[in-house]
Amino acid sequence: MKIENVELIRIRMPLKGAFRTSFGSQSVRDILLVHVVTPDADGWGECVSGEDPGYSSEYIDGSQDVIKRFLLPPLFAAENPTSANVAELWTTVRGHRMAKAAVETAILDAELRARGESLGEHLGAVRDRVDCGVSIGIPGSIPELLDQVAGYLGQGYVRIKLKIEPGWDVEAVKAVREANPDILLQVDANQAYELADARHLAKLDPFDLLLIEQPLGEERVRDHAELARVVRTPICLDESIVSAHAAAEAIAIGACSIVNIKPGRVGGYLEARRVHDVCEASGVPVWCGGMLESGVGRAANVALAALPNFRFPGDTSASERYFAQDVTPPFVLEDGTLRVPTGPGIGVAPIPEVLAELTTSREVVTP
Ligand code: OSB
Ligand code: MG
Repeated sequence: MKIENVELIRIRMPLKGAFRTSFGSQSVRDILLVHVVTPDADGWGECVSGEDPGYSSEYIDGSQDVIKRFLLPPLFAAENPTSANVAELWTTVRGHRMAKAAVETAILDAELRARGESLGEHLGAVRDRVDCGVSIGIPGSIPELLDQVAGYLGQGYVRIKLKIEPGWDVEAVKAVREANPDILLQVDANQAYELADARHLAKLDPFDLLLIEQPLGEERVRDHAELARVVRTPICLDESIVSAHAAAEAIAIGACSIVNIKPGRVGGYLEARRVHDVCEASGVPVWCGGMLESGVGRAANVALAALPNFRFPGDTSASERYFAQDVTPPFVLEDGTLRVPTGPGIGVAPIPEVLAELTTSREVVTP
């Protein structure tokens, strides 16, 4: 499909509250939207890299630079760039998966809009709603944490995820579990521990957690397999799983028994589906992670989460959990679920007036 131009739009979206993790705290999202214009339809993608390289090595200014200098020129030069062949056009660009995912998604969205097919249909969705959890950053105190948990449970969220780090782990989990004996509960360490902390992490075992997410470093895959022999709580990998190949290897050595899928982290929705398929073939359940996306990224995540091997609630919370004003029509929680969009492509688009209000910069890249 011929690409006429690509707009790189940065929007500023204040978060309702600060979101603190072991790698930093954020209270405003600085989001890059990729808007692809073709003769047949427009397409939208959201880049999920953070403002700083705290979650992974990618960061938003770097992503925008890579998109402009290395990802778009081969697309403009290609006879017929499509979502199915962009990966081949980018074989000489190592890494930068979040940048690639954003552009590939925008192209895929344009293709699907042009032929009137929804992303859910295209990916193989088997549900029209997905179960939603909420990810809670590290707060100032246990009472504050208990308040937040109670608030989200009151809204209907069906699973709670607590961010943990050394010094904020067993006591926090114990308090939440004692106050809520029956809820689905899990934790995410974002690489904050070492294998030497295995005995300490095993102290989480009595609290019946669904999983512990990425306790050790991104490259410590074998250490996760060692850890899995010491702790009873299932190990789930997030940062380490950068591709379907990485998923297959991690599973083969027993480093994880559950996988968090984030399309940005693995380079797009097509690779995300391959991760899903590899895990399914190995009997490993997956769930959909989140990167505090706007409605653009959320729409596509919700479609992905409707695939059959997504067996746990996702970090796919409603717009209102993050923002006073989303850039698309808001995603609203209904009985603990979000509805999978059914319109063509990702099924939503930025509301022009809201987009204009939130925009901090706009760059049009042409052939
Ligand atoms: O590790 O899952 C993570 C947010 C930003 C970066 C990394 C992570 C997260 C979350 C939030 O946990 C999930 C959400 O979007 O609600
Ligand atoms: Mg995580």
